[in-house]
Amino acid sequence: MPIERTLVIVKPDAVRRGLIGEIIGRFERGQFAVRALRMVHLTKGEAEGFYAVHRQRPFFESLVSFMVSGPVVVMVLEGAEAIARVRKIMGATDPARAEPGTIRRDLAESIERNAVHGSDSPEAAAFEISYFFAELDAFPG
Ligand code: FUP
Repeated sequence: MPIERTLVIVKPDAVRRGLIGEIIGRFERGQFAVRALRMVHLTKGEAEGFYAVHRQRPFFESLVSFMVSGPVVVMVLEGAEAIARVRKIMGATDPARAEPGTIRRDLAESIERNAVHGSDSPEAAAFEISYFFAELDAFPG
């Protein structure tokens, strides 16, 4: 199984509710290594740039407002098949449709306030990691 890196964000709803440790713990128990991590309060421009692929979608403005409503925690996770496995641990976008035991089913409030982000493809992971972490290879494995 290929070792991959993916970008995860603990979103403002989860930070506000004191769920940073709970969420990181679920990934660590899922055999992921945290390779880089920091807290950041995104500007509107930064949130728009991050979600640029969604800019034509009806929920875009609301999503951006939510993402700048408080600090987030951004991190790079590394592990076997990280992109797909992180998304399995997160659960479906809409918490009501997510499998029991997933982060979104257990902890998220709504399809917008859904607690966590994970890259959805190798291309997205490369873009998203470089969006927040300039020199990832400086972090030893
Ligand atoms: P996901 O990959 O599961 O995070 O979901 P998407 O890439 O489809 O959507 C990105 C974010 O847009 C979601 F996390 C929340 C938001 N969104 C909405 O607010 N409403 C929707 O109907 C769909 C997505």
